[in-house]
Amino acid sequence: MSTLKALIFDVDGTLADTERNGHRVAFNRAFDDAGLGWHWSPALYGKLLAVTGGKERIRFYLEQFNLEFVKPDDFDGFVAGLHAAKTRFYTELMAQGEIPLRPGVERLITEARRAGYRLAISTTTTPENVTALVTNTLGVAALDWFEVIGAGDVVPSKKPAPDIYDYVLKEMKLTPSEAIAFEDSRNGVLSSLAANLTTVITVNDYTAEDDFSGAAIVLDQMGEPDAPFTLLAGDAHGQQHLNIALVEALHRSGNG
Ligand code: XBP
Ligand code: MG
Repeated sequence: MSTLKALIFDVDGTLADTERNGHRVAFNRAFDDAGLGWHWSPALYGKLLAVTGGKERIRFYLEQFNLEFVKPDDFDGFVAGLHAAKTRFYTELMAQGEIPLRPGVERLITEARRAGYRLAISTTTTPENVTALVTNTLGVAALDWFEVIGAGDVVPSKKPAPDIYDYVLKEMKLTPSEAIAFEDSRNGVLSSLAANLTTVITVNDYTAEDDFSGAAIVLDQMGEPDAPFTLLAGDAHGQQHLNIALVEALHRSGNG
């Protein structure tokens, strides 16, 4: 059995509930700014989350939900420009500090650092968005807590492909059995499991009905000592909030 050495965190939906009031709002601002007259409602956005990556999501929207739109000649450039504007609006929103970390995230990260675990991030979102979220919630120094920030287009295939987890593990010179992943969605768990990582799930409103087969545990949130999680699937090993003892127990069970 390998010793646990690192915790690898997904970002959107796992560290913070960024999709509905962050990414979605930023996409809509970019659409308004470009005078497109498109609007992604919370319900439509839930359907669009089937596809990871903002540029990929815009294309998916046009293919499935807005077939009347006449694509400009330089369609790739059009999507890239729209997405760059969306990233600017998103990082501005993060700077306003309106999206907090989810319950238990900062505590678990602090416990993990104290216990000497290595930390990393594995996400499909754009690197600037990770920087904005981390600096506006944990502070600018926290960027150095994460040894590797695997994000966006650094790999050719986004989640559910395993590529971003494979990339992070390779950068850290770790085998999958030496790390554990934290995810919130079906596409996320497909990616982490395909990279052979034991995976902890905390669901959110957009992912509560997802299929999390193969995850080590499914929780409604990480929770705090005075605000326990609800166990949705798996074995909580007698714990009521996601602490390092539970993370270690889940890793042992997953790698026994
Ligand atoms: C979530 C995503 C991202 C964001 C949008 O990724 O799918 O595409 O919704 O970000 P994860 P970009 O949960 O893996 O962090 O527009 O920058 O792609
Ligand atoms: Mg996610």
